[in-house]
Amino acid sequence: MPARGAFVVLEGLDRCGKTTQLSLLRSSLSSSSPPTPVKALNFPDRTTPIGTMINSYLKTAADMSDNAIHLLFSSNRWEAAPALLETLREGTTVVCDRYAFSGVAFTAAKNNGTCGYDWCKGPDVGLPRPDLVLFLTVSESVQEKRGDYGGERYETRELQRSVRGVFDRLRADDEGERPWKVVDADRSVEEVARDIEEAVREVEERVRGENPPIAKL
Ligand code: Z5A
Repeated sequence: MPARGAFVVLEGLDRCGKTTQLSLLRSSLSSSSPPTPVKALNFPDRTTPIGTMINSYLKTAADMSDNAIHLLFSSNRWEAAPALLETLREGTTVVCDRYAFSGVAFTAAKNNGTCGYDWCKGPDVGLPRPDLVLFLTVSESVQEKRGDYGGERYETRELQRSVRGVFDRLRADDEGERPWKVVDADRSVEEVARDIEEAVREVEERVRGENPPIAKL
């Protein structure tokens, strides 16, 4: 049986460059010698029936209570979890754009009284836990200059500030439990990619060497 693959998550505020970096990372891992088997995922996965409802909500075509949309975002991860586990067990590394941390950060940031920080964490308990969370930080001024900012429901300065605060809390709470690496994403695409690749190769090597069981959130 091969050693399992590593599970790496890219998190961050809007326009920090996760999508750009995920694509570069996938190419560099799969074209290395020998190639690293790699699969890219992203959440929300807007291609499933649940993802379609999430997409309508984000595009403001549909409205929903904060609690209901939070549970849909989590369900969207749960529907992907069996395939994710199988992929890791087959020895393929999974790199993922957003995960449960975004789930907590964006809902808890709304401060609406019924979706507190602890409530937000509940639905994701038991999902596969990443071996590494890469947290891409981006300053407000840089974020707002990047393409298409402001087109979806959560792309307002006020909410993004609040999201920033919840991400900081998540990172502090998780320290020691699972490693988070903070990457300064205000820099050029190439500089950011270099740091990300180095961190991913390190965790990849460790996971392949130690073959630890897949932990749970
Ligand atoms: N959400 C939630 O509420 N609950 C959940 O459980 C989950 C998500 C999973 C949609 O997410 C929303 O869903 C998101 C959180 C919420 N809402 N907000 N806000 P999404 O992942 O589908 O979409 P997104 O978060 O809006 O994508 P993004 O963050 O805006 O983009 P990105 O992937 O981080 O960036 P990018 O597409 O790679 O780059 C953006 C632009 O900047 C593009 O023009 C690039 O060419 C440029 N770019 C990228 N990097 C650089 C550098 N280094 N320099 C210069 N320019 C750059």
